[in-house]
Amino acid sequence: MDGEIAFSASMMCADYGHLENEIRALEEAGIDSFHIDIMDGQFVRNFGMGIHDLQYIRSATKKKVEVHLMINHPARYVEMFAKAGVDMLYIHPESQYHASITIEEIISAGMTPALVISPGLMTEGILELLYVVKRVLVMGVNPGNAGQTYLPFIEEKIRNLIKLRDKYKFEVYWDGHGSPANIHKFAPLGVSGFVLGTAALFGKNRPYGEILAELKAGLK
Ligand code: S6P
Ligand code: MG
Repeated sequence: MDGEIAFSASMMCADYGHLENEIRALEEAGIDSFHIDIMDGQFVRNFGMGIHDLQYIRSATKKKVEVHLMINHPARYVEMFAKAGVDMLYIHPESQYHASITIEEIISAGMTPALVISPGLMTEGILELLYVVKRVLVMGVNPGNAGQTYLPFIEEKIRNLIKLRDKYKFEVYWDGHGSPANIHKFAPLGVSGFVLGTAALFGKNRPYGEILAELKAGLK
């Protein structure tokens, strides 16, 4: 492992009835950032969080806010997310005809660009884009829902990407079924951050601080 592993909270899994409490509790527990999943019912068969959820969470924390766009043609909305104070904007490369242009627009708008690799996407098709993004988020499940079963065939994709990190200079993160077992297996291989949803963090009836401490202890 190259350094401390980062953890981001997948806010679509949070308790919406007590969103402010959730944010405070996650901050106190030592979460590194907040992950907002935005979906359009087209690119994926679900509607995730919306711009108002994002605006509220942005206003309620000084921690980094990252947005995972699961929408067609994300280029249309780059300015909107920059204005909302997003730190990092993730796009799926296949959601835009010219992902390279969109990445440049994300940089010009003052955000950090990142790519998401779905289980079915061939990494070979996006190799050159690795020169211009800071982070690649590999999905352990198909995009669209929390609480899904892990797809073990993505292990080969992760291992291949990790081999490319030195050449292209990017970090590998994980999203979807970031379970304690997956975290403890893949962090030592070179995955430097995990988005946490129902598999590790939410709905456990345990303090978030206890859960994060346990995850970190297992990585020592
Ligand atoms: C899925 C989304 C993710 C999930 C999160 C759920 O489309 O991008 O961010 O919300 O990963 O985690 P879990 O542990 O419930 O699979
Ligand atoms: Mg996500």
